[in-house]
Amino acid sequence: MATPRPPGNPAWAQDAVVGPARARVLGARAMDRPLIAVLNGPNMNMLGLRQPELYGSTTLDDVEQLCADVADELGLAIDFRQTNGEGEIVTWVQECRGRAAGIVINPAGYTNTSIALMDALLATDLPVLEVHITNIHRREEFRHRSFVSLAATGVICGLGVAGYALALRAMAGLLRNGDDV
Ligand code: DHK
Repeated sequence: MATPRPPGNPAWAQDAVVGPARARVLGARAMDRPLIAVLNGPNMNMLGLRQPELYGSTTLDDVEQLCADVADELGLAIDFRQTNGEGEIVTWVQECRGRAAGIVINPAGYTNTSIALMDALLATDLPVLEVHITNIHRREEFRHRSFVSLAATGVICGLGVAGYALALRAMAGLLRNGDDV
């Protein structure tokens, strides 16, 4: 049975050891790899417990492990985080400047409400890939409009947690080739 993951508030990258995958990903070899921030918004710590008929039974720790494995394969490092706070995710996005090479973000409920998050993403000047586990366009109308999409290079939704892995692969392509993934 999945247990909810406590919302995280780690310090950036090497300072922190949070989540099962971080120690390995941020090991010695990771230091010279491009760092991708993988940020998750509110209630994503409940993955595996919340509405499994929609979001599945995979936990956020499982998603972190998936991202760590794919990042390793791609020669990327990740800093994987989740928060229930709007200000905190805005601050994390601001802190990506000069630290991260790109951002993969599942903004969850802030997708449709947070102009502050959109503004922060626009200010980073980094490639941003927006991920949703579910197809937000097949759900309630209020989920269709994403402020984050206005700041995103690309959007992946409706493909389950595999969307995170796909986003990391696309990010590797963007970093390698510019616009062409
Ligand atoms: C997750 C949430 O928490 C919702 O607020 C979004 C998104 C959809 C997801 O599919 O990952 O509407």
